Amino acid sequence: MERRHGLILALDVEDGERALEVCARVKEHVDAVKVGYPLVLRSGMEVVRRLAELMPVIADFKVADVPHVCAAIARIARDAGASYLIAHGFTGYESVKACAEVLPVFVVADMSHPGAEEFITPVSERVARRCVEVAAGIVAPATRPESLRRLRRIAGDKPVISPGVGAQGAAPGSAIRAGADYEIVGRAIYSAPRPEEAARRIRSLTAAALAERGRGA
Ligand code: BMP
Repeated sequence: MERRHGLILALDVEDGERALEVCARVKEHVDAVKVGYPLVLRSGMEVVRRLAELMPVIADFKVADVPHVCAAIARIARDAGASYLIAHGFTGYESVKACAEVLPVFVVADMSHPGAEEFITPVSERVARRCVEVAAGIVAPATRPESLRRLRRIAGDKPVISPGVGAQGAAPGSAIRAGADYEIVGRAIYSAPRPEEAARRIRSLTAAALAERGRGA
């Protein structure tokens, strides 16, 4: 996925036509679209194929299962046109590897919501270290910059994608400043009265943060 702005749209709307409309309106401001259960469980996998005609699709199925089921889910995502898959890392190396043999996988190491503190944050570094070898990249929370920085180091030169920007409280640009390569933004874009304006504004902040980093700031 070519990085132009450092911004990924999380398209958690449920209606397929609305999803396509939002995606078409924000297309020039985002590098990829992340699609998850709200959209595909309501509207079916065909929408993935149509979105993939507009831009790279990351299938966020947070795969967390035994390896042969992981592989089956990855094949379904791949056959629908997704370019990447998101899988949980806590299920272990073999499960992530089963996904990665089918599609490049971003591995969830830590999460952005307050409840992540209960179980996943304490093991996030172990999860990332164990899975990084087979991962295409790591998912790390914009709402926990310290965790994000640690996971960035573990990811090495692999991309870190970071949710939690906008509606969950992290400021646009902040995750990139903490070491992420892309910020993932959902409601702050698709719930805005004019999604293309919101995307343009957020993209100017992510792109500025990338440019600062490029200058060694
Ligand atoms: P929003 O910007 O509307 O808060 O959406 C965030 C998106 O990132 C959602 O699609 C959610 O599933 C995803 N996400 C997250 O919020 N935190 C994580 O730790 C991992 C995620 O994939």
